[in-house]
This record gives sequence, structure tokens and C-alpha cells, in this order.
Amino acid sequence: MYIFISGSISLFTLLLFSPGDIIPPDSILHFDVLLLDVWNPEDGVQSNTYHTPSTCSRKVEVSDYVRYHYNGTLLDGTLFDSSHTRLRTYDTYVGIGWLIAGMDQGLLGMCVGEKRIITMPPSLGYGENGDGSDIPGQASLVFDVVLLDLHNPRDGITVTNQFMPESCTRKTVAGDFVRYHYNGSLLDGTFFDSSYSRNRTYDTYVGRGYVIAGMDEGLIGVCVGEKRTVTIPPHLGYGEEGTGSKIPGSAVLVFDIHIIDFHNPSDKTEITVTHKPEECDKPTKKGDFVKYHYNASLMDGTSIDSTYNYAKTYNIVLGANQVVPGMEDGLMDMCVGEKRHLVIPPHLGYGERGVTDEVPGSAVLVFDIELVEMEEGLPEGYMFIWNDEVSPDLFTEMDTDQNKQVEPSEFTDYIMRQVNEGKGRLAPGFDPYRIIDNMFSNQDRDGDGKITEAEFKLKADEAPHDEL
Ligand SMILES: [Ca+2]
Ligand SMILES: [Ca+2]
Repeated sequence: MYIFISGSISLFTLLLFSPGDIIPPDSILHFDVLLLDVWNPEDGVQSNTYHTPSTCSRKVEVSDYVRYHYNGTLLDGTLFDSSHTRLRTYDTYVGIGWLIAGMDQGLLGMCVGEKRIITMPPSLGYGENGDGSDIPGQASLVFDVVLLDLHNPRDGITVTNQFMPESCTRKTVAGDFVRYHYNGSLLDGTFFDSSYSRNRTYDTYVGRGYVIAGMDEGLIGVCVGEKRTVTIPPHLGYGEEGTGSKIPGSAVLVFDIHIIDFHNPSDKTEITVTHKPEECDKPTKKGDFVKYHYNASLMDGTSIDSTYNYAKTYNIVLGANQVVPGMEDGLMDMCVGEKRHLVIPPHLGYGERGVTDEVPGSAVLVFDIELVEMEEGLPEGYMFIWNDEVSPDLFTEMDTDQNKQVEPSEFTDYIMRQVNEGKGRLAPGFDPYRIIDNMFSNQDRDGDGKITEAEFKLKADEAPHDEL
């Protein structure tokens, strides 16, 4: 056994080799000994784990890359080095000679989060000569290590903790646009970022290199509503450099993600008929005035709005751009009494901007609609049509005060009378007086506020199938 002592060592040496004059014969010697280090050439590495993490999906193996913190002391407790004081982890490969032999062995089998004391004799540390500075020759070394991070350069991403929604009719493919929430942390649990804290989803195209490679891969094949944990090794994350402050170099990243919705820019409105009435002879078409109920929500079930809350229908003219294009699609060719489930991609809904405080940007919308009532529209381009034969002497009939010109009030009274008597029809869903005003202006060629017989005829001649 080799024993190293200090304190009185120089005196001790002196006494051993220069007894002569200094120590009188037959003296009783007293040695005050402080044991500093002790080891045996047979000694190997000793590892003592004093903290075991609650979970450990993987342990350090040869050729793994690790990031750890340590305090290095001599056997007497003298601190010679600490990664903590440098405020950065020690990052290295294990088991392939990048470390002193004792550490190469002592780190094997560790879990992330584990704390252990690794003790090694000088033969597995810095040997006879020490490291030339703080570690003396023949010193045993004691490392108090906490493992923060572990991966292998051969690693791909791993997907764990999958939570699948009850139904999943479609999974993401490259080129889809995904909106998701995430919590990002390092392997040791250190939190670095969350979309929840910003209160908005992270939105991106997948499979196009817009996000780190590991996330690009982890977002492929997911369902709306799915949750999963994606663990990403640094070569598929932020590499050896990290991101500066938040993500250290060579860090493994753990993302807990929740898919809110996704769509593809080529998506059309998805229409599912949930109830079809037995009788349906007049399906809706462009120009029809429709009255319907809707429940609107986001893909994650967040309710946006419902006409049932107001106890009145929403009424629009089909094809008149009064609702988003996806809703126009969804209301076409529909029967009174029919119910449908619509999924509307954002480019046919409220787009990238959404609606402040109601619809997030790029959100997929879900509508459950019910057509309650429908009034057939006029043929395309018409705002008024005659149901009967047109009177051959319209102008005279309109000019009730017989002053040879038709004033706005005469015109309006006349048209309204035709409508009320069922002889003519105005396009449904619009303000009748605005339509009539437009018709009047159209006839009043010189814009003097009255229609002469000449203006009347001229208009009729050049556009025989116009409103009048
Ligand atoms: Ca008149
Ligand atoms: Ca005129």
C-alpha cells in the first residue's frame, strides 16, 4: 500500500535520510501524521450513486456523448477543478479515450439526472506526474458528477408518450401546414421555451426545413389532437453551438407537442352530410337567399360562435361574397332541413390573419350547419324579373301624374306594386329600395333624376333583356 502524507512530510523525509547529528541516539520519535491519499495498484474505479432519477430511459454506453457537471477533488477533499464555477457543462464522448480512463469507466451506466461519486487511483487518473498544475503526482481523484444530457451521434429522434385522439382520418405529410403547442426542455428537465407562455400556437409547414430537422421529422404522421413527446439529439436540433442563452451546445431537446390543427394549401372545403331530408327538389344555388344555423369551432373543440345563442338564423345570398368562400361551398346544393359538417381550411376561411380574439391566424374551422329556409334567387345578373308578360305601355303606367316623365317615387311605387301583386320579383336578400334606386339610375341616362320616354326606350332597345 502506498501512503501519502503531508504536514510533517519534509521533516519526516529529513529524519529518515539524515539522522546523524539531528536525532540523538536512542531518541524516541513522535510523528504527527495526516493521511492524504491511499491507493493500491489493484484498485479500479469506484462509482457510488447517491441520487437516482425517478425515470431512466437510457444509460451511458461506450461512444455516447454526454454533458455533465462535476467537482473534482483530491482524496483529502481539496478541490482542484469544478465545471460549476465555469458555469458550463463538460461535454465529451465516453469510453473512447477522450477522458482519463477512470472517467471513461466511471460514467458508464449513468442515467440523466443521476449523481454519483467516481473515485479512481492515479493509474486511472493523471498518474505519476499529475496534470502539471493542481493535481499532484500519484493522486487519487474523486469526481462528484451529475449527468445532464446523453445521446449518441447515431441517434434519430424518438417519439414517446403518444396520446392519440379518438378518431384520426388523416395524418400530416410533408407540405402540410401545422399549428401546434409545445413545451421545450432539456433532458434534465430544464425548461427553455413554451408556446403556451406566448398564448399562441407555433405554426409552420412541415417537411420543408422551416424548423429544426428533428422537429420537422417529429411533426410528420401526426393527427389533429395528438400529443407526443419528441426527443431530438443535437445533430437534429441546434448542434454543437446551441442557441446561445437558452439552449446549450450539444444539448438533447425534449418537446412535448400538441397538434391543434393542420391543413394543406391544396385542401378544399370538406363537406359531410349529417342529415338529409327525404324530400329535396330544390337544392340551393348561386343567388338563393338562405337562412341557416351554425355552430363554429376550431379543430381542438374551442367554440367560436353559434347562431343558436342568438336564437336567429344567419341569412345570406349565396354567391354574393357575404361569407367566407368555404361557407359558400358548404351551403351550395343543399336542401332545406339538411345538416352538414364542414371543415374549412384557412385559405377558404379567415386566412393567415384570422379574426382578432376569435379565430387564430391560419386556423382550420369547423362548422355544423343546418339549412332552415331558402328563397330562390333570380337568374344570374338579374335583380328584378317579371313573372308575367310585360305591359306594352310601361311608361304611361308608371307616369301616374302624366307629366311625361317618371319620377323616382312613381318608379318605386310601380315596381313595388308589381312585386306585391306577384307580377314581378326582386332578388331576395337585398334591400328592395336599393335595387329599385339602381334600376332607376340605370334608366335615367342623363342623371337628371327623372326618366323621359326617350331614355326609357333607348335603354330598352339596347338591352332587351335588362331589368325592365
Ligand atoms: Ca310623372
Ligand atoms: Ca333623365
